Amino acid sequence: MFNKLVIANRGEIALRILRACRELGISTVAAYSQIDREQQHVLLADESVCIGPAPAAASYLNIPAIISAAEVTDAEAIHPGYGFLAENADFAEQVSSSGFVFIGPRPETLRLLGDKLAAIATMREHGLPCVPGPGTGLVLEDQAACLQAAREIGYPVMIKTAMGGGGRGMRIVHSEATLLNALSLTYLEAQNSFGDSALYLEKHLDNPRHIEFQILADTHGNVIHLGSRDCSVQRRQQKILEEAPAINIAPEELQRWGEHCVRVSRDLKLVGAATFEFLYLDGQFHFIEVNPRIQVEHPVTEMVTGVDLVKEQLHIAAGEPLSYEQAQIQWRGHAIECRINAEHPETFAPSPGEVQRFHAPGGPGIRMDTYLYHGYRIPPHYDSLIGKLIVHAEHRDLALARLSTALSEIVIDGVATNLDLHRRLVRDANLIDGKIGVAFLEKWLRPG
Ligand code: MV4
Repeated sequence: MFNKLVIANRGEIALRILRACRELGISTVAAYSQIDREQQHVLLADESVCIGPAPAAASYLNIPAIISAAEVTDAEAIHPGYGFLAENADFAEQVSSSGFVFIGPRPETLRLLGDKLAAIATMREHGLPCVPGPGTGLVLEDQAACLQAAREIGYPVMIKTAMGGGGRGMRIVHSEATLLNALSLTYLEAQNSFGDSALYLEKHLDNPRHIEFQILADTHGNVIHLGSRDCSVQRRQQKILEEAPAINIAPEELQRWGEHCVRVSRDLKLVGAATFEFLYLDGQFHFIEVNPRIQVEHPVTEMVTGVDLVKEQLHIAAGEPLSYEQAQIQWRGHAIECRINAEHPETFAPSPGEVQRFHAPGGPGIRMDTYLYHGYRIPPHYDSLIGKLIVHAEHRDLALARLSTALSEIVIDGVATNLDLHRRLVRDANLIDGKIGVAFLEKWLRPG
């Protein structure tokens, strides 16, 4: 195992990585931005290195500064967490060519999966069903071919950007009259926001569920899955509530899809933690993308399997075999995670500021992953996620009851949060019955 590791991230995931390192006896280096020196993981880390000013482009995305932090502290590995550089193939490559271990997949894997169109083509070859569509890029100059492709799919169609991912730059088109205009707009947006304008078309699925499978793969060819999560409750591509396992789908079926993802991962020689995302509608699974990183919602899987996913990432990166074989993975009960954001409850605008009072909930089956403490100042430069409340219980009903109790205990004063939204959500009859899809939250918010 490594002696020393650089944490190249911030917030709750940085603290989560620090805790995993402590358990494994790994010394930690917090690579932090100027505004983040008071963060809990920076205060707790064995060493810390300031990597630049608050704006992420100057610090958490600053590749030379992060690699220098590893050099000056004589660390052996760099954990990118999620977001920032976690899926950046160039970063992964530079980390290894500088003599450090990147906690994540091989750069080739990041390159392949970063191109959603290439990923879909690969998954099709490996027998995963995708959303109906040609699965090839569009040539915008050939307007007749674009119109023909959409006609063959049948409206409504969805325009997606190959390099966007995570829903960035998507557009629904309801009829032929607006297709070409929508294509031009999406093309320009993609060119401006990620410098790549490759587009493709899919059938638009009406309010599917978002179901994903957690995979772990080591460098010895061992690959296991840790079951499903349902992340349908979201707004504007921001997940709000996630649970494991996915409900109202036969466990044997979930098991089969998990095994399918394992086979594909083995074929692709995937290494590390990865999530296979699917849209689920009318009993059908449609592959959409693979996220080759630890995800925000990983704790719900940890709660139902008892596996520490971040520790497994570290074992894998150190060249050690996974701690578990597939047959040793057992699922117990149900887990739900609420993402707690510092944001205005009506406008959803970020609400930075000083935390005046903070009380965490407790009791059996309650876990709170947060870096908040009394007096901490939430800076305005980063996303608004300030913590995650995770509950685990024998059954979903009990998990919801525990969630409700825990939510009633939490106090966060000084900044606006979405806690009241969560308190109302857990009482919603449709959510309780699992009658949810990716459009659920936006619809739910509109009347209220
Ligand atoms: C879709 C879709 C409906 N039809 N594709 C959004 C995130 C990106 N990973 C894929 N996304 C979607 N793709 C087709 N053909 C609906 C969504 C979608 C969504 C997916 C997962 C989780 C939340 C979502 C919220 C809105 C739309």
